[in-house]
Amino acid sequence: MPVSRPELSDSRVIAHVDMDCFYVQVEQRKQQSLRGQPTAVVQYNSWQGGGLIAVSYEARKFGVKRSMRGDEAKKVCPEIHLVQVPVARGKADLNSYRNAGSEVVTILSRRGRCERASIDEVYLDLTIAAEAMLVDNPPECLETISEEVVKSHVLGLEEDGSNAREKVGHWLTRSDASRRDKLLACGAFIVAELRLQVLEETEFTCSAGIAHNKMLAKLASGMNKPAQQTVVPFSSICKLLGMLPIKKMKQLGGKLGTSLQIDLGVKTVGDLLQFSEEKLQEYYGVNTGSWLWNTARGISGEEVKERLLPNSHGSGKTFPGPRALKTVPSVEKWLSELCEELSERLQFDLEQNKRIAHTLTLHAHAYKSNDIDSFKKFPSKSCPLRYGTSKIKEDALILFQAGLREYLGLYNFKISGNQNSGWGITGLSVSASKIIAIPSGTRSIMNYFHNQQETCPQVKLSSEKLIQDAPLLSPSENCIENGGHMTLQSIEPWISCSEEDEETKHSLPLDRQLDKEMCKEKLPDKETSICSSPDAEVYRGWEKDQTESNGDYLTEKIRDSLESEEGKRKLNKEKGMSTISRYFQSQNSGDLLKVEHASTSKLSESPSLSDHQSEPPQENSPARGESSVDARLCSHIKLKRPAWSYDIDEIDQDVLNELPKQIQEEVQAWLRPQKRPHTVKRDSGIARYFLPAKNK
Ligand code: DCP
Repeated sequence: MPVSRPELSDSRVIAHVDMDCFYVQVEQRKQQSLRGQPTAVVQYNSWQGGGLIAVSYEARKFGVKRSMRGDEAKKVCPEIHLVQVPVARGKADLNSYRNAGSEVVTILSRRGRCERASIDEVYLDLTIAAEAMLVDNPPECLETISEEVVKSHVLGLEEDGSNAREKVGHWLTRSDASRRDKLLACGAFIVAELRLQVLEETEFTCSAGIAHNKMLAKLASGMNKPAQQTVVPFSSICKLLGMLPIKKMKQLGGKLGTSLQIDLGVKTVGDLLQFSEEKLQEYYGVNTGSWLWNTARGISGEEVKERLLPNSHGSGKTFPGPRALKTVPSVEKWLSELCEELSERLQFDLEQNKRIAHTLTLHAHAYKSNDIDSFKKFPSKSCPLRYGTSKIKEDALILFQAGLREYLGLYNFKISGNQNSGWGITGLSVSASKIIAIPSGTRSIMNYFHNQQETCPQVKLSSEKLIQDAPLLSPSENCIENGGHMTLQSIEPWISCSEEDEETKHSLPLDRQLDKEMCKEKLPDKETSICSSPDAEVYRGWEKDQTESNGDYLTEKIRDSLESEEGKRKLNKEKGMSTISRYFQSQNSGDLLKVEHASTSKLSESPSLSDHQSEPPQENSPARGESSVDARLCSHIKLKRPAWSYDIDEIDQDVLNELPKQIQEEVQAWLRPQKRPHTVKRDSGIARYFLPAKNK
């Protein structure tokens, strides 16, 4: 649900830059003869000429649309050039488009904070640059204005053809304008200059919206395409939103927009102005109500986040009609392809950008024939991400099976086995999210763990061996490691329903319609998934550790690691990555410490899982009627929590304080369970992790 954020300042200068027919431009740059020609990029699927995914503006003039297939496009525009998207592993390979997007981002980020919103969209916060221009080089003092700037569209100015540019030129250089308008005018100059640089350096054209916030800038960037820019002065907002159909507003294209239309009779965003904030809150809750009230007034405080790299990676494929996958082995085969691509990109990101992803998510689109429950959607599933292609494949398959079991119901799943019992998969994707940069100050945390190692030689030995394995991401994830052999049973407790943000969905362009739909399949209440909490990950580790109670866990893990081809490859790769290796080594060391602590401490005292299932729900346990897996997990967690034997007093606060903030938070999260042994609540939000720890 959208959350309202108060406007940070009424004179920010925000731009949204959107590439024009992006994939087509990339292909035209590869094949110069296509320039200026009606061209479309078609999907990797030859049925009826393939589905169009990008259409050049020359082809659009003939009526060619993205919803068409190649054959249909040929009918309306016989001279159209159809270029097939590059292919790798039997599916579209979007790398050339991603790289082209990165080239553009590099240029756009020169003048202000830059947020890469999708493969071809960027937000810029140009406030500081605009303020500087207003002081040093105000538009009213300029002797000449570039053609690109006067070509701008300024909402609210009457554009009647002949003297439109004159009017725009005058608006941009007025000395009697308000400060707000002057800043926007500076923004228009800066964006025009950036767009020209993009054209010169990449040969790509783009369009832009310039406004006081992201929401308005995004609305404006698509208003005048291609290769143009649109300015939204404060005075034009009311008229703009008054005409904007409610479903066209970001976040209102789905159920909320439909409810506004049906329940409140709202047609345009401006129609919302007739409702008080209280009324909207009454209908849609406090947050959404306030967000709607603000949106109707063009108010949005959402910040441009500094992000030049994508915040997720994904790989997906659709299997329409007769191509639907109908057996688990066929799904496994495709998952394998998708995971290989995902793993390659993760590895590249790690080596190139020193970033690691934390969550693996599987989405699928499925159907069931002969079923009254056919509206039911295939649930998206997530788990902590383990690096290494084979591990990603293995986990993705387990996620799929967990999803399928939920989708079919346990009974049907069991009788179905690998046979086709009336289900089919029409879309499949895997994605990696929660990507963070490896903090630069990891040496300190490494020292910390090294100190710990000295007191525990067995752990030291284990960690040295383990460096040959794929890098592991967090203590909890290490604990659930089992030498690459996980079972559905062992993974199940930490499989959660996916909660990806908009950008995550947007980063999978080829399959993004599929993904967007799939991503709507969330738990009804975002905060009910215990598996998404940091604490829960620690407990999942313990859960796994319990299953390894025969003590062979570490030995097996090392042996598997040594035997694995992948482990050997990684070892070679790691030679040139000493810092990262050290980081992971230190992580492994610390993680193993926990494994050691766990296996030698109170785990044996924990009553079995089944003992707890019979206990009545307590105050902090899941309510009756919740899924049995979650209920089991909750009760299990409570018992295991005290088993973690790190003593916070052993940790020197000075050491903690000198760590980068991110690591401090992570360490605090590891330690927190000790402080709050009984605080797991299914209905509590992330905010609780920032509250002072309570001893209950
Ligand atoms: N894309 C895709 N599948 C879709 C939609 C888009 O693969 N269903 C890809 C191809 C597009 C790129 O993403 O070139 C960017 O999508 P946009 O929606 O921004 O559309 P274009 O850039 O193609 O055109 P426009 O100039 O209208 O923005």
